[in-house]
Order: sequence, then structure tokens, then C-alpha cells
Amino acid sequence: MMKSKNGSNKIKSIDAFQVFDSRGNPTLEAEVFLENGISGRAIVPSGASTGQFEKLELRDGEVKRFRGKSVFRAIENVQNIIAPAMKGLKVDEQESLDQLMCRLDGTANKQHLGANAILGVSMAIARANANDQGIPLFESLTGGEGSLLPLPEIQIIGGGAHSGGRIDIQDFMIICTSAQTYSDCLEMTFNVYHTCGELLASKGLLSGLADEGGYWPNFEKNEDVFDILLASIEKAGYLPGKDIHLSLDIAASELYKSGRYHLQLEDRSLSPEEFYQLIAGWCRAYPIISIEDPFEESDTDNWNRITTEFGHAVQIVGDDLFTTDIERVQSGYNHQLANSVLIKLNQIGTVSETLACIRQTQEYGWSPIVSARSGETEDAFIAHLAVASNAGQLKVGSFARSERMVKWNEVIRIERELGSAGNFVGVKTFPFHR
Ligand code: 2PG
Ligand code: MG
Repeated sequence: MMKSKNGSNKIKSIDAFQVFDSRGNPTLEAEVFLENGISGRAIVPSGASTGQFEKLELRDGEVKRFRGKSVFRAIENVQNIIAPAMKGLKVDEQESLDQLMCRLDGTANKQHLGANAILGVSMAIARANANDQGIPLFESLTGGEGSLLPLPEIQIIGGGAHSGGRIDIQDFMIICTSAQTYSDCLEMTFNVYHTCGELLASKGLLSGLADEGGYWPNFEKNEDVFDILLASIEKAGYLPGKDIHLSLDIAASELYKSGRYHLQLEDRSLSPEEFYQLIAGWCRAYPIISIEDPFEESDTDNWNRITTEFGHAVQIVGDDLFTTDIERVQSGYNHQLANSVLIKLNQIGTVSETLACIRQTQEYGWSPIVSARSGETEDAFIAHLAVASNAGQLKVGSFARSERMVKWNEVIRIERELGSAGNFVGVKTFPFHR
């Protein structure tokens, strides 16, 4: 990829084509070519436990082709609508290029062109711009402002929509609160992850790996997971609640039907009040430092209540609640529904809107957590996004499977590249003091 000496950084052409994600489902890859011969490309991820306010992922819905999941219409939208409108525009104007795509779409939820079409191009523009400047993406994305290596939250056991509902709670994760460096976190995680696998196997409780690489266990009760997790942390040589804390993604919208929360594994249905007591009980009984989507989006009384009761000590994270939408975050802040925002590029559909949402979160003193989707790819864009934005935290799934490891590994490369200019403040990125 050579840059011609006096070449222009104007967009010459844009293409898109269909590739496949980590679940083997079709997704969109976009490539942006500049007049000077430089190019950049990116692949769009896809969720399973999606929030109702996410921008629309356009799929063709033709049952005979890829079971309705192909993205050929989104690809045509890139080729026939976005590409001609972008031709001749300078690649280093991310925000105005993103705004142009939003105008071309013209709908509130990006349903005309598809958020997957728009995001693929938006990310590929960012890459082409970095390549044009000859600097890494984490530098070009925010003009060199990023230097904070993220604290990882890493899934050990997976459930919910990512494991055929075998256990109800979606993510049982760890956060290495005593780690002094990013590399420390990975070493501690490595030890806990493999210890947990051995422990589950020795008890005959292991069914396989869930979508994000965490263990897919064979338990009778959701709470059994806590015992295994705590035992794994101890057996690996760490103190739960001191060296390592727990983090949960309840993904409660997946459990909520007709005003009640349903725990399929335990054949129980709980009222919002009963579900609050269950979650609050877990926060009291276990060393939980972060909890995501503990309640359904409309159960705002419970969101406010948990933030009021536990928000000084526990990170309360809105994923499906906020869907990386700055207006939803603003409203959530005004009603004190959480103290942290999960950040997913494809929930909102452009790089610049994602960056704006991270900035707003930081201005509120809340913590942004840059996150992967359960359907991921070999694209490590979010590793750069986390560092570029100084988000402070990164959630990628587990410590297995290359679509996960490619992100953790990319942060190692960034750590090396930053050298002494890099910072790691670990758990101090949280919006409270432990
Ligand atoms: C989540 C994500 C990642 P999905 O809920 O946070 O774990 O899952 O991509 O399926 O929404
Ligand atoms: Mg979530």
C-alpha cells in the first residue's frame, strides 16, 4: 500500500462485499480507496441480545438465501448510494462524512441504507485516513489524544442468548482490580480461565464454549456459577474481592416478558420487585464490582433504585438501556439510571457518533466501556477505539477464540507502540472509590 508523493487524500471509490462473522453469519466488509492509492477496510460486527433502540441492521430476509441473513441490499446501498455521494470528498473529515451518510439515509434508525452499510463505510474511512497519515488508528482517530490502556472485563462463563439459554445470565466476567498493567490483567485472566475450565471438566459440568469463548456449563441454578467462579479465582492463587472482582451482564431484556423476569433454568418467574431483590442480594453476597443491564429498558424505577443503593460501589452499566445513543445517555443521566455506558459502534452506526457518546459519558463522570458484539470478526477496530478515546475499559468476550483474542492482542501491540507514553490506571477508571 504505497502513497504517491503528491497524491490527494480524496475518496476515489468505495466498495463493499459479504464476508462472515464468528457465528458464520453473513456480514458486510467495506473498503475505501483514495486518489493517492491508499485504502482502508473494516468489517461490521453483529449482536444477538440486541437492544430495541439499536439502529437497524439491514438483512435481506430472503429465506432461500443464507436463511434470510444475507446483507446484499446493504452492500448495494454502499455501492449505489453512499459511494457516488462520497467520491471526491476528503477522507480526513470523519464527522462530516458520517453526517452525509446519515442525511443520505434520512431516517432516525438508519433503516433506509442500513446501520451495517453506514458503519462499514464509516470505519473504513477511519482506517483509510490512518493509513493515509501513516499512523496507527488509535492515534488518528482522536488526533493523538489517546494514551489510556483499557482495563479488560473478560468473560469466564457465558450464558443467555449466547449459549442457547442454558443458563439465564449472559456474562459472568472478571475484572482484575489489583493489576498494575494491562499485561498483568491478561496473565491473571489466563490463570483463572484455564483453572475454571479444569474445575468444570473435573466435575463433569462442562458442555462446551459459548458464543464469546466463555465456558458453557451444565448447572441447575444460575447462582451455582458464583461458587465455581470464586473457587477458580482462589485456586488460581488470587483473592476474590481483593485481587479480582466479578462483573455480570444480566442482559435482562432477554428475560423480560409481560412485565416479569423469567429464569428458564430454574423455572421461575419474578416480579420486578422480586428481581430487584435477587440482583441486590447478589451485589451484597458476592464481590461484584460491575453489573450490566440488570433490568429491562422500561424498568427505570429499578435502574434508578440500584444506582442509588449500589452506585457508590458498583459500576451500573447501560447497554440495551442506552444503545450508544447520546440522547438516551443524556436522559439516563438526568434520571440517574446508571453510572456507566457500554459502547458499541454498530448500535449507533457511525464512528463519530460513537466518539461523541464516549465524550458525553466522560463529561458526566461516568465510565464508558468499549465493547465487542457476540458476533465478531477478525477486525480489531475497537482496541484502537478504546485507547484513542481514553475510555478506560474494554469488553471483548472471553479469553479464547481468535475473534476475541485479536482484540486483546491488538492492545498488547498498542501497549508496545505507546511505550512510556501509555498509561494504565486500571480500576481507578471507575466512577466511584472502592
Ligand atoms: C452484550 C453483547 C456482548 P450482544 O450484551 O453486551 O456480550 O452481546 O452482542 O449479543 O448484544
Ligand atoms: Mg450487554
